[in-house]
Amino acid sequence: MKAQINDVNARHLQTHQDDLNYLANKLSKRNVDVESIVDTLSAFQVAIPSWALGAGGTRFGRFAFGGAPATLEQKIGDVGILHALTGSAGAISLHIPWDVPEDPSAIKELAASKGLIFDAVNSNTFQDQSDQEHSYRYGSLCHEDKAVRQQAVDHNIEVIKHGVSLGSKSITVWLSDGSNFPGQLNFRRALQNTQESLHAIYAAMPSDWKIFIEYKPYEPNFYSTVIQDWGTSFLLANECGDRAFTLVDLGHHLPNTNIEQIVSTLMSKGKLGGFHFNDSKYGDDDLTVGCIKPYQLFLIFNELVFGMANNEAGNPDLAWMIDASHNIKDPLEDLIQSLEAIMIAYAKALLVDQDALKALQLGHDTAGAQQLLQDAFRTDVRPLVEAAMLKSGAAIRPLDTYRQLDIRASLIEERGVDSMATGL
Ligand SMILES: [Mn+2]
Repeated sequence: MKAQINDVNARHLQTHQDDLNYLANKLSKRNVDVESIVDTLSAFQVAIPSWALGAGGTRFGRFAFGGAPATLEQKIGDVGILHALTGSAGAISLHIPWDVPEDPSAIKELAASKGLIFDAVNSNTFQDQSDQEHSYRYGSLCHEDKAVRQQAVDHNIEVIKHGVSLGSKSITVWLSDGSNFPGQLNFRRALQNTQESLHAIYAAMPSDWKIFIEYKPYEPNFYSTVIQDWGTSFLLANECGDRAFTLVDLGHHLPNTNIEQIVSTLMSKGKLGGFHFNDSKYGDDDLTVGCIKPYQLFLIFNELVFGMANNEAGNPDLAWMIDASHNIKDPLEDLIQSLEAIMIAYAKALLVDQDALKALQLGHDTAGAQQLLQDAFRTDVRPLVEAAMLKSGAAIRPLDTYRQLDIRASLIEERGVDSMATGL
């Protein structure tokens, strides 16, 4: 595949070099270190979740696109393709029980052969599995019945064991626990039970593991969610201990929430552990990253870059993951577009002169500060992203290359039109 990618790259190389020279020349006049930005981008890796490689369904249906990966091995194959094309998808995030590794050492070896590692593992107590004793209909970690809570805790401990066998170092917990109607649930008991359950999971983790606690204001419950916002997640993480962190999923906010400010607050306390990328128009739409609100994504990255450079609180390296759903587009094309959007937003944030911004803030130059941010946002940084991908041995134009190589057609030929991936 590398040789094929190089062939397509050769066609784009001259245009790329011209574009990069033009941009580098402009940026060097602003004292921007272009080479260091390309290095930073090239090293940046985002995990692909094992459930994002098939056609996403809604409660109204699902439309197959052919050649979907039916096994964990095939899913690793798909992430390998993404990584070869973009150089930035070097990790997989597994969802248990959708993707249980039967032979962990073989799976680990297969992933390593494609340059992939296993990032955070994800538990699932939002669905009932056919072999489980108690139902999660009325909650899991928050449930009134201790036996149900214990079953959910045990499942999370099982997920950690699978993660250990693959070299993962963290678990992400997202709960759908909540209520649909006022009066259904006692808020205080639900929170207390959740705290105790999370503590039991925390206590079962190996000492070099981290737990990420995700929040979401609504859906699938529409009246209350036990971990509804970053504040509740932060409180629970603090009560668990030093290796518990909040995870921000872009789609898990009410409309117009200032997510960049949440990022700043959490990083200032060293409590931002993970980040799920997607985009939305109305709710948890799980659309392609950057397709609706690219300026918001840039402002978030601006805070991430600032937070990583000013890390007095010792915030850990973040676990980055794309958490999107692909109802219409070929998932691999959609993921390529998301990866590019993430790199573009990151590159733009790296252009921001933080010292100059601080001086403008201290001088109360509001227009100047806005101008400085917008200058970075309005810069076409695509040649920098291309250079980073080229540096990683990947494609200058990943989407175009994916199409040129007719990859979907070969996947359909290999796996058939009707193959189905596990997941939502
Ligand atoms: Mn998520």
